[in-house]
This record gives sequence, structure tokens and C-alpha cells, in this order.
Amino acid sequence: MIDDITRISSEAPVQVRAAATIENLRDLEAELLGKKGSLSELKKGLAGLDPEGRREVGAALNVARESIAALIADRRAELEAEKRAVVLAAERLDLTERIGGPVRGSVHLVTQTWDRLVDVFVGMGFTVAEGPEVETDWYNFEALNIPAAHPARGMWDTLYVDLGDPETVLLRTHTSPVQIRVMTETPPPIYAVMPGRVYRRDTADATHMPVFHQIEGLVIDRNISFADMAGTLEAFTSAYFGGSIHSRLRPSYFPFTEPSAEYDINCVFCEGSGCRTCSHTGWLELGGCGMVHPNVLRNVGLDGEEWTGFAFGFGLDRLALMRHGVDDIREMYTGDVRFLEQFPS
Ligand code: FA5
Repeated sequence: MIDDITRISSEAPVQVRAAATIENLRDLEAELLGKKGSLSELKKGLAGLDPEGRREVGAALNVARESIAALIADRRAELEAEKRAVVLAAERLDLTERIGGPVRGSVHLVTQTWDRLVDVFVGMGFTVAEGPEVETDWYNFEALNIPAAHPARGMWDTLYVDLGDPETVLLRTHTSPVQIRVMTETPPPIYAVMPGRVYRRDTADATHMPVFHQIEGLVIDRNISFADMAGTLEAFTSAYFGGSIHSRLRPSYFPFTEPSAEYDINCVFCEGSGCRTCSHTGWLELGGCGMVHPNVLRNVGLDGEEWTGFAFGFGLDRLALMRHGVDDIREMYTGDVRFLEQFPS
């Protein structure tokens, strides 16, 4: 028996080392140390020995079992470390795509567009204002002449915030509530632009994101007419897109402006001759505009007999797409450095 134990102990290191996987090792462990394993089988033979032999063989069996168990534990730790290394290697993220000198980041395309739009409008004499992204129903809808249950609420798929009474606090669906804040806080004349992030329950596609940006414009002064608005928007269009791109206004409806219009520009891809991006119309829609509705002026305590004005709201991300010839808005939000580095600031 002692010879058998010695043989098993001397063969074990080679067998343990040969176990190439955790599963192989588990089988070998059962073979050597398990209830039906070789050492257990030998242990059964102890009953037939005299007390002296039982003590000697028993001690040898214990030593063998302990040393084999230690070998198996070491090999198991080794195999687990190897397995972990394989998983880590497979899941490794290469964040070092660029080799060589220090990498300079740049301002994101949306921020560049935001800054440039603000520059253009400031150059035209506008000031800049901002408002909160979490708004109340009053600023986002009511004050803008959209009472509760008004069908026009359906124009904006709203995300409500679970705060206060149901459907009283929301993520603003447009930058128009900032108009209300500016008009209640600043006496006219007002010439202001209001860039900001807005939220809608829209599904992302080539031209839509659920979180996007707008730039709002508001002018309140004496004797402001629709022609002032058309002229301002045309001046902005050539300043931002260059002289070959022009604007046009199409009749539309917004509850907070009357009359209302859609603001279109010549397609920047085909310059008006018609292509896939502009659905062969030669025009691209960038936002809405119109003369501030008398009810809105009343809601902020302004005398509509004395003051008139216009407002506009453009999709800032869409302006970025048009100006830089990007054909899918989602590109701007994937964070892919190969896309972003095409627009160094
Ligand atoms: C408005 O949001 C009005 N507040 C605009 C306005 C302001 C009209 C002042 C009159 C006076 P509209 O829902 O059409 O209107 O959105 C304006 C622009 O935002 C759109 O023309 C488009 O350029 C952009 N836009 C709308 N939804 C999305 C979206 N899901 N993703 C990206 N851009 C969008």
C-alpha cells in the first residue's frame, strides 16, 4: 500500500500540471481525492491492517492527500488567472488609437455651432439669455398661449418630471419658455437670442434626437413688422451660411405667434437644384417663426398696442448638419473621435 501511495504521490504533480482547463482539473481531483478516487480506495484497505500498519499507512495517506490537494489548489489558481487574462484581453478597450505626441482635443461640433450662432447674432446687436432645462407647465405651454388640453400640445411629445402635481413640471420641449422669462424680467426693447438644450419623446433617426438643441430669437420693440423679421432672418442666413444661401418663409401655425411661418434655407448640399437630402425640393426646413401673439404679450404684462415683436426657434443641431454637410444627426452624439476630429475648433 505504501508503494501505491508513493506512486500516486509521485505521479500527481505531472498529472496536475497536465490539466489544461479548470474542468480537467476538477475531473482529476475527483479521480485522486474524490470518494471513489484512488486514495479513498486505498483508505478502505486500512480496515484489514494491524494497528501499527494502520497508523503508518493512514499517516502516509494523509500526507499524500494534503500534498495533492495543495498541488490542485495552486494549479486551480493558475488556471483561473489564465482564464481571467483571456477575458480581460478580449474585453480590452484600446484607448490609445493615436500614437505619437500629445493629443489636443477640440470643442464639440454642437458647441462650435452654438458659439458661432451667438457670435453672428451678437454681431447683429442681440444679447444672449439662457433658461432652465426643467421647466414648469406655465413657461413651456400656458404662457405661450397653449392652455391645458389644447390640441397644439400634441405638437410636442413631452417628458414630464415626477415633481409636484402631475404634469406640472417637465423637461422643456423647446427654447420658447425662455422668451417668457426674458419678457417678464427685461423691459422692452428686447433683442435677444436664447440657445439651449431641449427634450422630446422623439425616436432618434437621421434628423431627430430625443435630446437636441435650439436657438430662440426674440425681438420686442415699437413698430416691429413681419418685414423686419424676414429681413433679420435673411441677414442671419447669409452671415451664417455665406452669400449663396438664402431664406424663405412658408405659412405655418404656432400657438404663440400670429402669423406664423416655417423658416427654410436653400439646400446647402445642392444649392437649390434638388437632391435626396432636401427631398428634391431645393429647400431645407430649419425652424419656426412669427409675430409674437397678442395673448403672449398679455401673459407677460406687455401692452400689445405699444409693443410688437417677432420670435423664431431654430434646430441648432440641424444648423450644424447643414453648415458642415453631415447627413445624420446621430453622428454628432456617438462620440466617435474619427467623426469629431474632422471639425477641429
Ligand atoms: C418649435 O419648437 C417652436 N418653439 C419654434 C418657434 C419659436 C416657432 C418661436 C415660432 C416662434 P418646432 O417643433 O418646429 O418648433 O421645432 C423647431 C426646430 O427644431 C425644427 O424645425 C427642427 O429644426 C428642430 N427639431 C425639432 N425636433 C427635433 C428633433 N427631435 N431633433 C432635432 N431637431 C429637432
